[in-house]
Amino acid sequence: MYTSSMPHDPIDLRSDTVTRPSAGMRRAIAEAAVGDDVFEDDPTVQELERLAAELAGKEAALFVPSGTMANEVAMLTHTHRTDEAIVEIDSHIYKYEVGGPAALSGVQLSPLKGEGGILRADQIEDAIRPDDLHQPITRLICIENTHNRAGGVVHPVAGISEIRRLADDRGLKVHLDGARIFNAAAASGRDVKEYCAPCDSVMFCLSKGLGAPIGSMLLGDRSFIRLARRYRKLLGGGMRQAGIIAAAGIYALKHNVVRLADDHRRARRLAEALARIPRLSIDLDTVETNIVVIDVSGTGLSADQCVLLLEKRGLLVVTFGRTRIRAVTHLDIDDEDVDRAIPVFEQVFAKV
Ligand code: TLP
Repeated sequence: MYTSSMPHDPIDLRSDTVTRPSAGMRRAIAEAAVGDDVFEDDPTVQELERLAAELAGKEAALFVPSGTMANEVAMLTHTHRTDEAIVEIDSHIYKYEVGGPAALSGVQLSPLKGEGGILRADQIEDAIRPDDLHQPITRLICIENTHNRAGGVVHPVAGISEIRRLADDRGLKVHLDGARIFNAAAASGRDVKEYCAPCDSVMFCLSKGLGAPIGSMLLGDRSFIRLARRYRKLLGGGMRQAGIIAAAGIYALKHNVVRLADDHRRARRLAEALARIPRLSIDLDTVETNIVVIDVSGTGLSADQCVLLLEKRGLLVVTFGRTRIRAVTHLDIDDEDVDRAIPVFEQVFAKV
């Protein structure tokens, strides 16, 4: 955690969640019309839900405090206790949601290893349970796009469409953890709607590359969202004058989507420079969006040690396993920050 004892003005590449609201966003927050959203009469939340549904090409949307809550609400809404959901083994739902599907939905996860995070329809098919009273019922397939731990790679539309066909054949639902789905769209030049169309439900985050302080959207058809609203309430996510934060979300969707390409360009430049440092190893093929995963096993140091060495020089990254660290570009990182970051890596890793 960044607190003190560090140079002023650190270069913060820990996550795209660290952005602070811009002056324009803060103005939108200050001027937001509000109501009580549990009574469904906050006009700004309603405007955000309409806008998100329109952008994703879904019937309805629900404003939720976090991506984690949106995924867990989706799980609660799609499944019953004793069901099983198929996930990728490095996915956020499996790795970083505190075991939520087991604790909240009573659902067992079936984790499959994707190729670079990408699940194929045929491997999913192999994991679908037979109709046997001893076994859980496979109900849901979850995909993550972009895939965070795989380095922000894009799951191509064609592969998702194959998963959709399989789900239709076998009567399954598909949920998309699209925390960074706008990054996928920016990288491929496709419309976000194309990634969302094959999925029954979608969540995306406003608080990552889009630069809002709080909030995620859950999307689906009207009946899905009606039930999801109840589960959001169950989890304590019914918010009152939430227009205050929804205004930031609207601002983010209107102003901060097009610029994601800048984050991708900067991540690429950083990755190419770091790949030239002899003791670091980077799979440049995975650097499609704003995430750079750096393998530090060649340094002889643990990921924790590398993070500390960089931190001492005012550069913040996170560990991504024992031998990997992650750097993420975002709204508050400009070309100059990348110019400053590269020599810090060079100096730190030239010495070890
Ligand atoms: N990811 C965070 C950490 O939790 C790892 C980050 O810094 O990348 N899905 C995906 C793919 C995510 O990367 C995240 C957050 C979430 C869901 C959860 O979103 P929040 O943090 O809003 O609960």
